[in-house]
Amino acid sequence: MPIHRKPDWFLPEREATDESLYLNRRHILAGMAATGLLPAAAAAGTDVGKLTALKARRTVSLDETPTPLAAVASYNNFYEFGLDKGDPARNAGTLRPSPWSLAIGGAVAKPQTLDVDRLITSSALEERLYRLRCVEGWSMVIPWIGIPLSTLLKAAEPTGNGRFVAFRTLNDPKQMPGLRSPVLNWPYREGLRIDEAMHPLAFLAVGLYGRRLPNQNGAPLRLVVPWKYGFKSIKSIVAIDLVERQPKTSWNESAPNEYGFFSNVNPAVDHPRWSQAKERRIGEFLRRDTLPFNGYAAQVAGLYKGLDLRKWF
Ligand SMILES: Nc1nc2c(c(=O)[nH]1)N[C@H]1C(S)=C(S)[C@@H](COP(=O)(O)O)O[C@H]1N2
Ligand SMILES: [Mo]
Repeated sequence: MPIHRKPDWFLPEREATDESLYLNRRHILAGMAATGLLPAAAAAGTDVGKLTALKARRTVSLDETPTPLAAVASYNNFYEFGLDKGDPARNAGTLRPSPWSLAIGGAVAKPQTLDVDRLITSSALEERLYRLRCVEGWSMVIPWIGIPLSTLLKAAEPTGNGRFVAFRTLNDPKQMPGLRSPVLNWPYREGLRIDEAMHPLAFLAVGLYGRRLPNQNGAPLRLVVPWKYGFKSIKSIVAIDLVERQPKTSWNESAPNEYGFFSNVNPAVDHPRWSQAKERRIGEFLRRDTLPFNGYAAQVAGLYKGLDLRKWF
């Protein structure tokens, strides 16, 4: 038996993911939709039954109720498939997540080209219940399956010159019709500082709810940085590069006054067009207070010591 040091942000492990428990929430979801508590897109639901099952070697839990799968898979932001929250579920059928190649390069001693199907079957997958908080004010709690980002980066042997990590999404208009509209500077790009990327909470998800990622959630591989706004969670990644300078990101390029590089979830600092103090957990009626660093301050606040978070928003 491998010995795991339990991370301090989690409650004790659960034995396994009780999928029926999640799926049984469907009737609750239907009820919520009927009373108008769920957006219409989520009420339509998505057939995720055909996705390949994934088994995690261990599950680490959090004292939160997961957002129902039907909502997780039908209320998305994925502009390559349209701007509406329901568009990705409707349109992402054209994405072909297998076979898929991921390139890891830049300031590394061992650049890699990985076959993502092989990566998924050969990795010790973990399940982590993480919150995802979006800048527009909605949030979800999702049982992600994947591997720590640091595992993948270390395998490429960073040289030490890469102070930042740059991520890039697929750029194929045949698979992603939204690329034909110039709503963002394509391909979708994101970035992290190296210490953020190496933090044990930074996660590369290949699945959720005990199965491979639905296309609309960023199949076959997407980033989850739970203490940051959702837009850092770049989907359908094809390239990860260690770089010397802070990389450009799609959202920062399109609206630099609204989206800084750091994307800290900061309830004390308003977005230029709205307050960020509250959020609506999808499926809930009353809004909750947004927590600093999305509730992960004890683990990550130290990364930003001495940084003026009003300036570096
Ligand atoms: N490639 C790509 N990744 C993306 C986006 C996008 O438009 N394109 N949207 C981001 C935003 S704004 C959010 S809030 C999250 C939402 O993830 P989810 O749809 O799985 O909930 O994905 C992020 N990743
Ligand atoms: Mo977002």
